[in-house]
Amino acid sequence: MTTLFIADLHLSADRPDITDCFLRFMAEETANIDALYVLGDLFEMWIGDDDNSPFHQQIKRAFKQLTDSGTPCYFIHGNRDFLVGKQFSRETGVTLLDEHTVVDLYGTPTLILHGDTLCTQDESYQKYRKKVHNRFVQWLFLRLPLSRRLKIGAKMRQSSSSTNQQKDAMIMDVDPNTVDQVLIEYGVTHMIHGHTHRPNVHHIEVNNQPATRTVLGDWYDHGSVLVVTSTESRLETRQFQPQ
Ligand code: OKV
Ligand code: MN
Repeated sequence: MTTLFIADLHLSADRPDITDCFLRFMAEETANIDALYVLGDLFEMWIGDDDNSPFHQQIKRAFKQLTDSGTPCYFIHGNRDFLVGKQFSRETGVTLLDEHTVVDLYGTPTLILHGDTLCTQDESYQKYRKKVHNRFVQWLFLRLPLSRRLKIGAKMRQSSSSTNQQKDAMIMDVDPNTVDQVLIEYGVTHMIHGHTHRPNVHHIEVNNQPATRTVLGDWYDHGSVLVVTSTESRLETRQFQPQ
């Protein structure tokens, strides 16, 4: 009885070390689990489900094998791969969930999310997010030829990396008031998210009740997996193989 959570792998063809660690994780650790949840930023970039490179095919095959074997797999969009869509879902058997979803983890209702919606102090990011999440804007973007979308994506990533270097570490973390509000809104005392790349289990108090906020780690220099069983919850790491 085990459920696994991962997030922020930021998979790309340029990082075979991460890809290898992920494919090894999928092959060796998912055989007898109840479910796998991917809480966003599985991919470093996603400009449409029609970008069917050999790299993407390899990743999709790993999910298809898992779901074909009868293991449910769920995905919540991250700020990088929010365009993962119905075609990806059909091709992989992965179920796309709403950005904020309450799941029952062995009797404990738990809110799962990517985590970018909690970073409300980063006003410029939230403004940008609202634009690129607009359905009409997305429809227009997806009508562009793949070659143009690749170029626009590269430009946007280039300008964002210089903006983020200037941002304060504080505003890039979650806003504690937003965390409380969201837990109250969903009527739960546990949440699991990624995005901030600050793996930890925070014990907090909301409405005089003990609550937890579990943050998954990124996969930049090692893997990060949350293992949840009926009796415990553990944040673990996975080493990359020497390349
Ligand atoms: C993902 C981020 C690039 C952050 C563009 C409409 C618009 C979608 C898009 C293009 C970029 C995702 C899809 C990428 C995340 C960046 C830069 C910063 C902070 C439009 C809908 F605007 F052109 F109309 N995009 N790509 N960033 O390259 O994967 O999260 S991306
Ligand atoms: Mn993120």
